[in-house]
Amino acid sequence: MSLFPSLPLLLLSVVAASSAETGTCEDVRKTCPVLACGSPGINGFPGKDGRDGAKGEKGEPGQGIRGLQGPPGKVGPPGLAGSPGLRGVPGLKGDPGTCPDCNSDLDASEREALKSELDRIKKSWSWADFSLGRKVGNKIFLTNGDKLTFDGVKTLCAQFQASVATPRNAEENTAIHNLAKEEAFLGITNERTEGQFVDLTGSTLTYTNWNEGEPNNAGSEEHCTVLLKNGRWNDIKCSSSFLAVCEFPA
Ligand code: FUC
Ligand code: CA
Repeated sequence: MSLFPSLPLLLLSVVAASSAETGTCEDVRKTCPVLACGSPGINGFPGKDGRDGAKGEKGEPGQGIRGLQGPPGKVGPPGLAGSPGLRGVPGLKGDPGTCPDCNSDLDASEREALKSELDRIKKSWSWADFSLGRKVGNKIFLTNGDKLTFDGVKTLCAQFQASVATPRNAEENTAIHNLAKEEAFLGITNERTEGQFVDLTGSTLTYTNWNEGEPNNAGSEEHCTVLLKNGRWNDIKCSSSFLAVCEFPA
C-alpha cells in the first residue's frame, strides 16, 4: 500500500477536517454540492507516548524482616574531667622511724654512763646554787639566797627534786634558822582549809613553833608560813617574797 492515500480520499479528509473545525458535513455540502457526505473515516494511528508524569508519593514501609544490628561506631572524643572524689579512709600506721641520736638506741651501759654523768652535773650545780647548806639527820637544807613568792619557792625546789624546807622537830627548825639569816618560807600552809595548817603533802603537823599571837590570819589573807628572825613562825601572805630554802633527802 502507498504511503499516501488517493486524491479523493485526501480531499475528503481535508474537507472533513475543515468541516470538523467549522461545521457539519451537511454544512459543507451546502457550500460545495460536488461533495457527497460519506461515513466517518477510520481512526488514525495512536500518537507518540506522552511525557513522564509527576513523581508519585512515597510508599508505605516494606514488610520485610529487619536486618541485623550493625557494628559499634567509632570511639568518640574523651569527655570533660569529673569533680574530685570523696576523701579516702586514713592509711595504716607506718613503721616506727629510726633516730640514730636517740637514747633508746644506746645500749644499757651507755645509758647508765649518761645517767651517772647527768647526776654528777646536777649535784655539782645544786651545790653551786645552794652555797649554804645544813645537814640534819637524813635531811639537807639548802638555800640559793633568792627571795621568791611561795609558788616561786615550790617551783625552784621541785626543779631539784626537792621540797620546801619543813622542820619536823626543834633540831631541824634550828638548822634552818642557822642557815637563813632572814625570814624564810616554810613548807606549811592552810591554803586548802582556813585554820588548819598542814605540810605540803596535806598531813597534819606534829611539830609547830608559832610566835606569840600567831597564826592570826591578818587581813584574812595569811595562808603561808615564814620562819621569823627569832626562829619562831608567823602566818603570812603567800604572794609575799621571802628567802627560798629547800630540803633534800640525804
Ligand atoms: C603581824 C603578823 C602579820 C604581819 C604583820 C606585819 O600582825 O601576824 O602576819 O607580819 O604583823
Ligand atoms: Ca600573821
